Amino acid sequence: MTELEKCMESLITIFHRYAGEDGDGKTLSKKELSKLIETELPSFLQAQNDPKAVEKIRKDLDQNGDSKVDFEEFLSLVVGLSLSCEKCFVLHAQKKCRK
Ligand SMILES: [Ca+2]
Ligand SMILES: [Ca+2]
Repeated sequence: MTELEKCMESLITIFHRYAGEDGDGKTLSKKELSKLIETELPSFLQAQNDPKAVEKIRKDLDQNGDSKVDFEEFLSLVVGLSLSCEKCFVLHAQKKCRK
């Protein structure tokens, strides 16, 4: 597999690893989303510096308002984070990356 194919497979695997815990493998409940973010994105969570960060993220992600995060909604988190990482990466390359 190529690197990009592995990335896509990882995203799918990680989503389903957490989504399946309550028996409904199609969506992440509040608890499952918190666990996913705490386990898989610890430095992102620390950078937020906000105890309600996960709750805010969940509300932002939940576009159809069912209080759960499906794979499509999860992808928008990944896309959003990747966009800010890429920006930082470009800035860093110009030695201007500041927090
Ligand atoms: Ca679930
Ligand atoms: Ca939803």
